[in-house]
Amino acid sequence: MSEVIATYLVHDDKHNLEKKAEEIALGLTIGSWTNLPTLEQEQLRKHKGRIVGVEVLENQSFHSYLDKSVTKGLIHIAYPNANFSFDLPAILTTVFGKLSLDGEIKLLDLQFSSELKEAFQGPKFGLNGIREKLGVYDRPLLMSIFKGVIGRDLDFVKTQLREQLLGGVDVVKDDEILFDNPLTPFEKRISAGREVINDVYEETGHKAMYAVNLSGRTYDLKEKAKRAVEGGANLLLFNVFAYGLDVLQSLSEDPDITIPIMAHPAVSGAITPSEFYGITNSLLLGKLLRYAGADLVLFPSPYGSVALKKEQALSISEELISFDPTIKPSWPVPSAGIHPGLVPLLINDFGVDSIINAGGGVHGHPNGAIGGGRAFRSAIDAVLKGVSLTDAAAHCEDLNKAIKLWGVKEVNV
Ligand code: 1AE
Repeated sequence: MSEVIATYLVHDDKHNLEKKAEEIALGLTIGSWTNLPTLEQEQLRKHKGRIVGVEVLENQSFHSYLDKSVTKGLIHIAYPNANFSFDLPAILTTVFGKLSLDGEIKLLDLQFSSELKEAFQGPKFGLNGIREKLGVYDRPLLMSIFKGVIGRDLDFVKTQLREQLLGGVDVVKDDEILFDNPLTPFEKRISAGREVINDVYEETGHKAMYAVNLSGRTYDLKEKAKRAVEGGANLLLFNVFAYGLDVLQSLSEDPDITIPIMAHPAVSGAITPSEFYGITNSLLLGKLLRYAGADLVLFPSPYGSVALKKEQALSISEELISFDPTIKPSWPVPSAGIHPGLVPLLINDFGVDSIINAGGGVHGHPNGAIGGGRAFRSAIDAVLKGVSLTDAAAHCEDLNKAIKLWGVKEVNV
C-alpha cells in the first residue's frame, strides 16, 4: 500500500510513547472505530495510520525548560495515500494538522512514496538550469541584495544594480522587504533591471540575473508573474512562507511562468526553531521547498548575523542537492551577515554547488559595491585554487580591505 511516512520528535509527559503513537495513528485518520460493526471496521481499516516504529531516546527525565518530567522519543507513522489528495495542504493537514496543536510534538521528516512524489515536479530549472543560463559551471555563484531601496527612485536602483554587476556578482535580488511602491513599481524595476543587465553584458560579457520580488495578493500573483516574464524578468523572488508552499508550487508548475523562482525564508522562523514544536528546517526549507519547485533557497548560514546551527544549515543544503531521480536539485543559498572572509568556510561546508550571498558584505565595502563584489570573487578564486585569503589579499586591494574590515576565517583541517 502506498503511504507517506511521518517522523515525529515527542516529549511525552505521560511517558507512554506506544500509546501516543496509537492515538496519532488513529486520531489523524479514522478516529475511534472499535464500537462500529465488523463490516464497517474492515472498510475503515485500510485508512488507519500504521505505526512504523517507536524509539525511546530519553526515559522519564526532568526537563527544566518544560518544567516537567518527559519521555523523549521518535514516533514513525505511515498514512495511507488513499486518505488525502496529492497536494501539500492535504498532506500537511493529514500528518500534522491538529496534531501540531497537541503539546510537545515536532514534525521531523516526511517520506513520500514514489507514487505520491509523481505529483511534485520540483524546480523547473534547478541547479544546472541556472548554471546554463549564466554560463558558469566551475565555481559557486555570487549573489547580492539591493539595500536601502525603500524611499529611493529607479535611478538609485539602476546605479546600485550596475555597481553590483560590475563587481562580478552573478545574481542580484530585491530585498524581501521591498514591495510595490510608487517610486520603484514592479514593472519599472523589471525594465530597469533588464536594461542594466543588458548594458553590463554588452560592455563586459558578464551575464547576470535579477530576482524581482513577486509580492501582493495571492490571487494576483500568477498574472503578475506572467507580466514579469513578458516584461523581460529573468528571476522571481518569493516570500513563500507568507503565502504557503502550495502557492509556490502553483507558480512553479505554471507553463507560462518560464523563469526560475527563488524562495526566501522570511516568516519560517515562526515554524522551525523550537526543539519541541513546529517543523524541522531540513523538511520545511529543504525537502518541501524543493518538491514545491524553488530553484534557489535562501536560509541562514551557520556563521552570520541570523545564524542557524551548523548541522541544521547543512541538513537543509543536503535535502536541496541530494540525488533524486525525478526532482532536480535546488541551489542552497546560506545567507545573512556574509562577508568575503567567510568564503573558505562556506565553500568547505556547502561546496561548489552553492551560492555565496551578501547584502551588507557587498555594499559595506570601503570601495563600494564594485569593490565588495570584486573582493568576493577574488576570495572564491583563491579558495578554489587552494590559496589562503591572506595570501590572495596581497594581490587584491579589494580583498585586502574586506579582510581588514571584517576579518577572515580560514578552514582548520
Ligand atoms: C536569511 C536571509 C538573508 C537576507 O535576506 C538578507 O537580506 C541578508 O542581508 P545581509 O547579507 O545580512 O546584509
